[in-house]
Amino acid sequence: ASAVPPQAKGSWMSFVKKSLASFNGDLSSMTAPPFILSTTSLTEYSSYWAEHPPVFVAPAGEQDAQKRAMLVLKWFLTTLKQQYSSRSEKLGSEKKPLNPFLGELFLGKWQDDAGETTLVSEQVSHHPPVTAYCINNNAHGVRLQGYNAQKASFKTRIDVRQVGHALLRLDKFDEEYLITLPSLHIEGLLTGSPYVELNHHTLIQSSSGFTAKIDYSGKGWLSGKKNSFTAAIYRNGQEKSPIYTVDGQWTSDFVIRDAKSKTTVSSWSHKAEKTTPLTVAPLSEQDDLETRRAWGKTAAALQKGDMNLASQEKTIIEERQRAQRKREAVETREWDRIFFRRTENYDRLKALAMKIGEGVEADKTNGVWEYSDAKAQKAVKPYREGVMPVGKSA
Ligand code: 0T9
Repeated sequence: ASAVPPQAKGSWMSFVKKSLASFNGDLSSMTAPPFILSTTSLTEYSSYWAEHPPVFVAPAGEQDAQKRAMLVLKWFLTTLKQQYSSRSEKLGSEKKPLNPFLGELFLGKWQDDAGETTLVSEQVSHHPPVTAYCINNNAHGVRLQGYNAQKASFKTRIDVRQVGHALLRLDKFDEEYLITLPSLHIEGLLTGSPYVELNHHTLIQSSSGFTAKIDYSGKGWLSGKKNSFTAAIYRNGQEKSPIYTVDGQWTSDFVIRDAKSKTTVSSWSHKAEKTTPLTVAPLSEQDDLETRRAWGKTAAALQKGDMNLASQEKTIIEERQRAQRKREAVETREWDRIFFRRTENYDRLKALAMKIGEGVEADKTNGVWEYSDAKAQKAVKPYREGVMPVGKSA
């Protein structure tokens, strides 16, 4: 089914052609037709990492390092459906997100069997656009932090490479997992119902020496089913002797097996599992930097289909940003990020990346971004006690 209203078929094709001809690598600057615009900002996408908190914290309860690596892979695989297909499923097609402004925040928490899991997402760069996040469960000592940008090309289709990474930390075992982000492309552009397909693979490298590799195969060449993948866990450098193997579809079910005996060690079915809804403060209690409050009027106008009003509201936000940038230029300072800071201290990260032949492309993300507990401590008053994690590090 096409997301394009019948009367907009012609304008959709001219949009596709125009975007193709004039594409400058920046997806956010593309002017898309109204029906493809989302009322959700990219800062909200960080929540996709933990919509099943009990699965997110499960590795912290496992004593065996090899099984922990398996549970980390399992959690990662469960996030893919939210990350890459939830807009299509809920809204009928992929939608163009609101382009976050510098300093934009999305704060919330999940409350369930895993206890309290908190989310902080912050737009830490505007040129290029970079979103950083920290998801924390103090009771289980589990923290995920990361940041990401996108580099896009538009030839016959939209191809998106993600720059950045995610880093999962298990306090109890002083263990870290570096997660690379898959590149993707947009299918269905010509028919007017864009959706995401993942390319190539994702790697997860643990400090304990395990590597997980997930191969995405689209319409699986074996099963013929869409969103198929296979995955394996092996000791770093020993891809030929896997310990676990996984196969299935990241939008529905998968099975994790012991590679030797082929017995099932774990499995997942999205149909059988509910996500835990994220709780966000009521608009009246939110700060002006929080995404739903900041974009509230724009979103309402988009919802009503009042494009003039939507663009007026957007202009107000952009003007405010320009004025703020001017003030900073006069005072020769940079916008002070609320929860994150640039770090030069990322040897551990680099070491993990090197094990899987990856680098840390600091120049493409306006720096390497790190969650700062000290900054969060200071933000506690204005940003509501208890919403953001405050730990021991600086
Ligand atoms: C980080 C994720 C990312 C963000 C989105 C490419 C994309 C913006 C970035 C990479 C999340 O953890 C995972 C999922 C989906 C990615 C989005 C899919 C998409 O199409 C958008 C871009 C900006 C567009 O909206 C292009 C317009 C398109 C809908 C057709 C015209």
